[in-house]
Amino acid sequence: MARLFLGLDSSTQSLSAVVIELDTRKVIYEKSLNFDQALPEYKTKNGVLHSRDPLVKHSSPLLWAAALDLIFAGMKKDRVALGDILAVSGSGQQHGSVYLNEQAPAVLAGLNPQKSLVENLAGVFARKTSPIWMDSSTTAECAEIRKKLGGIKYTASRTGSDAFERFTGPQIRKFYKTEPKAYEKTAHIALVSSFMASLLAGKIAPIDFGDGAGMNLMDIRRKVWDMDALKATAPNLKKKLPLLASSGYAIGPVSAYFVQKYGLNAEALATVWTGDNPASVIGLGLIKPGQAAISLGTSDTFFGTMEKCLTDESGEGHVFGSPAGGYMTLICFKNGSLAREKIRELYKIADWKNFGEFVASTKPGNDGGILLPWFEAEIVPRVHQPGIRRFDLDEKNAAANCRAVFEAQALSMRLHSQWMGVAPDKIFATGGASNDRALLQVLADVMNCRVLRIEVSKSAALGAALQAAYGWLTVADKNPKWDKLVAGFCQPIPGSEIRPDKKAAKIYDALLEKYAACECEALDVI
Ligand code: XUL
Repeated sequence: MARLFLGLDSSTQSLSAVVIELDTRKVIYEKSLNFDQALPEYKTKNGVLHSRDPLVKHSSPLLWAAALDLIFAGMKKDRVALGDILAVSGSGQQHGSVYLNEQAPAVLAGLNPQKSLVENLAGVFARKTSPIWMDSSTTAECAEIRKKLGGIKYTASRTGSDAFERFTGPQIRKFYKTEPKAYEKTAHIALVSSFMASLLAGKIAPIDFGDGAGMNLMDIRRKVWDMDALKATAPNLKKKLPLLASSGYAIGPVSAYFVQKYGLNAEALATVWTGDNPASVIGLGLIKPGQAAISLGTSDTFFGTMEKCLTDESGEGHVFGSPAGGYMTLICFKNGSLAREKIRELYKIADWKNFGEFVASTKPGNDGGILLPWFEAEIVPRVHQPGIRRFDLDEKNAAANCRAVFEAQALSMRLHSQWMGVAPDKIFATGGASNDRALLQVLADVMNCRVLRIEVSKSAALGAALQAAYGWLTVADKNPKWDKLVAGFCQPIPGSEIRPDKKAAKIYDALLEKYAACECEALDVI
């Protein structure tokens, strides 16, 4: 029998499945189900429910449950050998929360395969909708929690991050303040990840140290609920939270619902899920401390692994538990592709190939020209009032502006990742813009290290499948090693390595100071 493992990723816009065969190190199945298209009756746009308040972003936990039924039905139809799957794990969009009433444990334990998950779950919610990571309506609650915990530096060193609007603690506090009765009726609070794991396991699942760190509620060093943070957030919170556990920890056999309905093996293990970013760390093979990756997507994220827990005193970056043990760091820059696209539109540049040619036609350092690309309010550095700023840069020079936008993004990554104390010798680049060699050359020169492209379209789901394998091997007493487990699954694209140019790297060492001064000047006035 082939040793198969299933990883699911419940993200903002879709649910993805990846099945791996451990012995051949192959991904044997991948599929994604887009929420808006597959389940239009939930009326989401890009996975988000409509709200009159632009700061409020919610989704529906029933939509995620319906998607789980659909993806299993799809696997059965596609003749995936579901009976050969030894363990299932997963990852979820981080920070989002699900509110269950006291009937939930009994309903989960007795899921009826004659009905759909949605029908089964009809009476278990204490709150119909779930706030998700895009929500930024909790500025007041963040300030209250931060104040009670002793300020930015202390909140970050205690929980791994300063209080952020999208983090679960501030969201729970807002729920408690605005709907105290519904809060009181809430018996269990789950994250997206632990809610989905609960459906698979047929019982309330633990929250892992990776996703748990995105709540402002977990003591990041001791990996237990932080009683002061809980008290600062809402009353009686400890009772409503599940246990904390390592990612991939075996909860027990999968619920009979999935065995009877879809043919999963009755002995297959349901394991603890994690967040999509911690799962991507595994999916990209970033196991050793000091390894780092840059994902150039709608927003740009810089993340890597860290042995010791170092937190960011300025409160911009995050520290989460890594599923491979130790920690991971993450910095999220909102103006990623979004800003590059805006510059492309502004200068009417036909396509990304042209954009790359413009960048390549200009000199490293841009003769000192700097562009701060804050088209949208920025997370890092914190910019509440959007606006772009140019310093010694000719607005009419299209090529110089193309170089400037990416130089600023790379310089910002270098500047704002210094607190991590990680000096990577190579960085993996992934995401849409990573196939542009001119951009990757700028990145290699600014960071003064090798950059290699890695194309793992479903890195979170792959990481989740590997996490399932790790959980199963642990139970089977095989003493698994993460570096061996990921080997062969995540390889950089052959020939994609870009080496830093020594001369250009020196120019950027000097430009970094000017860039930092420009940021300070702009932040004072914006
Ligand atoms: C990380 C974050 C996002 C979500 C996306 O802090 O908010 O990357 O995890 O799903």
